[in-house]
Amino acid sequence: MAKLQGLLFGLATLVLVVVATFLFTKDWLPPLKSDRIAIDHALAITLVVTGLVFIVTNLLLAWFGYRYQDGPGARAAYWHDSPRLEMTWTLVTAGILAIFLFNALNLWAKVNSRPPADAVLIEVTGQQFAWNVRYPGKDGVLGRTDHLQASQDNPIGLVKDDPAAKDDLLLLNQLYLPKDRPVRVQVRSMDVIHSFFLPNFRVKQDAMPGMTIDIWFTPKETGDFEIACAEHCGLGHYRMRGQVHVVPAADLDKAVAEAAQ
Ligand SMILES: [Cu+2]
Repeated sequence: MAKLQGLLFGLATLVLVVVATFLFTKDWLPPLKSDRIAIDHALAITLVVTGLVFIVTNLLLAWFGYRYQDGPGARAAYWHDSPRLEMTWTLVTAGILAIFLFNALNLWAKVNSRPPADAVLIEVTGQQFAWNVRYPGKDGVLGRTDHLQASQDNPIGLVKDDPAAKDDLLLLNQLYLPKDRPVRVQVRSMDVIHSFFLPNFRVKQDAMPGMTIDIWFTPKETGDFEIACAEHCGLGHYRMRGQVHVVPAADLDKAVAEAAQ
């Protein structure tokens, strides 16, 4: 009976791993629509390496359970630490993690690099429970805002006397992006911490009250996608959703102007 247990454990591990790998990797990430493919690569490599370690560890556990089980005449062996073995697995693990770390730092530096000068400027301001999207209009300059002037009709506190604010275009929960052009999004918050999350674009940036955080990326395909809030920001967090519409770059101004009416 005990031999059977070891075998069953090994078998269960294999079946679980195969089923879980299939379910987990089938559509574990929504289709990529931006230039941030390096993030997908980093996730895939991490999954493969940690997955292999997981499988090998479980199979070894099953094997030991099977091979060294209790039975007539079986005697337990007692032995103490093995410095060489412990040193080996510690250093090998540390080495692998260090490679991951340097890759991740490199990737992070790229993701957070300065936006290109020709990037399309957009401001996104989180608010309980909506995303306020603002385009600078013809002058290319976002008008000033003042949180003390914020109201029901003026959710981000746009300073209406500022000449640069006159042609600013405001949208609610609708974000229009140009295909194949870098976009620079200034992420802000009016109240609590939100997180500006575009799953298809591998973009996730916390929106911090009192800060303006610059992010940039390049949309690669036209279509409609989701904006979510990835920070539990209050009772209405679940309905803090919006849509991204990626349009041909030449149509962007027209699409924004139409949506703003
Ligand atoms: Cu939120």
